[in-house]
Order: sequence, then structure tokens, then C-alpha cells
Amino acid sequence: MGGGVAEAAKDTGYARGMRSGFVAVAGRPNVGKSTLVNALCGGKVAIVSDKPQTTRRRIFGIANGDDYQLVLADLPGFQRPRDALTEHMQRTVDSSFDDVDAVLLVLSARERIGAGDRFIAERVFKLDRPVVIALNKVDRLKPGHIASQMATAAGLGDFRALHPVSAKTGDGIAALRDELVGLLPEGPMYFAPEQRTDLDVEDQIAELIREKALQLTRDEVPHAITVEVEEIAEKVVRANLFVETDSQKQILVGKGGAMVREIGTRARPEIELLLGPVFLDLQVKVRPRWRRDEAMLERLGI
Ligand SMILES: Nc1nc2c(ncn2[C@@H]2O[C@H](COP(=O)(O)OP(=O)(O)OP(=O)(O)O)[C@@H](O)[C@H]2O)c(=O)[nH]1
Ligand SMILES: [Mg+2]
Repeated sequence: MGGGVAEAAKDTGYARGMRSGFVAVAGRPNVGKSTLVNALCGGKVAIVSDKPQTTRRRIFGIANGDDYQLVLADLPGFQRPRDALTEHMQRTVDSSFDDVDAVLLVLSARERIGAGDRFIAERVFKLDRPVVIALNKVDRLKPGHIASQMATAAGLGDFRALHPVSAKTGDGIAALRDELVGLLPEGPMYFAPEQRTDLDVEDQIAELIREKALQLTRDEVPHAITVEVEEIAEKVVRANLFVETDSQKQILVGKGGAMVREIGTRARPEIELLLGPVFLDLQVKVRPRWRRDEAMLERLGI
């Protein structure tokens, strides 16, 4: 999204002084990238969980101000690919760096800044774009610990700015947003002002259902779950939760259907914010090895 686009937009006459552009959000799994994107956008665009590899595809979160449009590309966490699913996720991360104006490198202040972070840092500092570091999860940490984590973070590369933040409490978020907006070129609105994300409503609903399923499961099960919305009809949403094995299905259905009911109970209020009152029909199905099924991954937009 460089000069060419900006020049073209100038010809079509966007408001003078309007800044706009794209920032890729990179970091290890679970450091809080999606929580941070939500905080920067002032509302929920990406699902969040305490399980690593929650985000599987690139999702744009759009933050609008009077004189800016900041588009954040929330990305899967950097990891070593293990199957077609994680391979696709890594490819998404790599290709998302091509057209951005800046990179937001997210670290967790609660964990040791280590080899995983350095691996990602090497990649993003090579891109020849401004890199802003967000040291996330500083809530309830001692100032001395934050200071020493900031010193370690500062050693990762030639960064433009380093912001200690808490995506959870909102601490430092406004200053970080201002910093990112300041790195954007003059440009047009890429999305309508009321649009928060590039996901269509089916995919938003599938993600919300998956989020609740992730919250309620553990070990290998969360990684084996995917959700597809089959139908949105008058006052009814039908969706399938896919897992890979019968035993995973048993877990997700729960005793007498208790688990899948609980997933529905948690997802419905958020779905109703998008659609109004609906009946939610959830089915749990087995699809062996879907994570290695290229056609299935493509259908899921991964
Ligand atoms: N205490 C604290 N927890 C946070 C903060 N930000 C995120 N978390 C928690 O960290 C966990 C991971 O958050 P996500 O936003 O899903 O992390 P992510 O980096 O997007 O993870 P992947 O999509 O799996 O790569 C969740 O349990 C969040 O509630 C924060 O500022 N403070
Ligand atoms: Mg995420």
C-alpha cells in the first residue's frame, strides 16, 4: 500500500490530511495479538482464547478516526508448521507482510522474551518497514519487571517505538494507536466507516462459535475443532462443529448434549448482536483429518 495507491487516491480527491494504511500484527502464539487488535479497534473483531493458535486466518480489524483509517491485519502466531493447516497459517503470515505500511511486533511481558520472539523479530526487522513493538500484558506486573522486559525487547532490533501496554485493561492503547496512525501515509478510506472487519457475517459467526468451543475444551481438542455455518435463515442459524475423531465428538457433545448446549448458550448473545434474535442449531460432526484436507482448508478460508 505504497505511493502508487496514495497517488491514485489523491486524483480521486480524498480529504486532505486523511491518513490510512495497513499494519501487520505479528508475534508468537498467545501473546495477545487478537486482544490487542480488538482494543485498538474499540470493539471485538477477532476471537480470543487462552489456547495457542486461536487465530487461523488473516483478519482485518479497522480502526476509524476523524482523520484516519488504520487497518490492522491480525495474524496467526508464528510457529513451526506440523500439518497442512499450520502450513497454510504460516503462509498467510508470510504473505501478509508484502503490502503493509508498518509492522506491530507483539511480545508478552509475562513470559521470557526468548528464541521464538527473536526468530519473529529477525523476520520483521528485515522487511524494511517501520516496526513498533508492543510489550503486552503489563497489567499487575511490577515496574522493575516491566523495565527489564522493555530492555530485553529493545535489543530485538531497530524499532521505531516501544510501547508497554495492556490489551486487557486498555492501558497504553491510545498512545499506541496514535503512534501507528502517525506511520500511515496520506490515503483514502479503504473500507466504509461503519465496517469493523473484512470477515463476512457467516465467518464472523463461525469464529464466535469456535471461540466458545475453545474456551470449553483443552489439550488436543481445541486444535481439532473447526466450525462452518451452513445456513442463516429467518431467525435460525445452522452451524456444524467438525472434529477429527469420535472421541473428540463425544467430548464436544458432552453428557446428554451438555457441552454443545453450553457452546450455544455462550455464542448466541454475541450472534444476536449481529443478527437480532435467532435460534442456534449446532451439530457436532466427525471429519477425519480435516486439518490435512486442502479442499476443506480452502473452503474454510485458511
Ligand atoms: N493479563 C493479560 N492477559 C492478556 C492480555 N492480552 C491478552 N491476554 C490473554 O492472553 C491470551 C491470548 O490472547 P489472544 O489475543 O488470543 O492471543 P493471540 O496472540 O492472538 O494468540 P494466537 O491467535 O493463538 O496467536 C488470552 O487468554 C487473553 O485473555 C493482557 O493485556 N493482559
Ligand atoms: Mg489471535
